[in-house]
Amino acid sequence: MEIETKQFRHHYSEWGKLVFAEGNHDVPFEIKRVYYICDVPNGVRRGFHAHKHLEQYLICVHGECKVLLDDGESKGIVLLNDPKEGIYVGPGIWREMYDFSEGAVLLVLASMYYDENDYIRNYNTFLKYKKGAEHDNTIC
Ligand code: T46
Repeated sequence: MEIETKQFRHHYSEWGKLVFAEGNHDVPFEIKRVYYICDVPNGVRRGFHAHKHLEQYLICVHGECKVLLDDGESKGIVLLNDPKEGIYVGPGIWREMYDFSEGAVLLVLASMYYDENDYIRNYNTFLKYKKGAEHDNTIC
């Protein structure tokens, strides 16, 4: 699958960098939650799940990391290494984050409050969910 990156609005100057994102303007949802992932030890891979409804923007605000996205039919990998660049990850997409550089900080803007029931944490369940969703868009 193709992964498109988005450039957020920013002010870069000799005094440093400022990047901003407004809910419903720069991201296509109201931002209900913000979290960040940092201090990931070398070699650790995170994620391994999809969401049923959650929409998110992932931005590596410091350092770099890779993100693998999988829609059940094809996969794509993107290197996030620019604090003004983000990727949209919508519902029904399996994700894995890995190759975090030392000091990397992955910031996430999320459309929903944390809800463990929204996670699909088993890959075979994910594939079945995708097959079901193709035939039944009332699936929840
Ligand atoms: C995602 C990727 C990019 C909470 O209690 N509240 C929260 O808002 C979050 C995000 C997590 N947690 C708890 C749930 C687990 O017990 O923190 C623990 C670690 O979460 P998890 O193993 O899901 O972390 P990642 O890095 O695998 O995945 C996270 C997000 O959970 C997920 O939604 O898309 O980052």
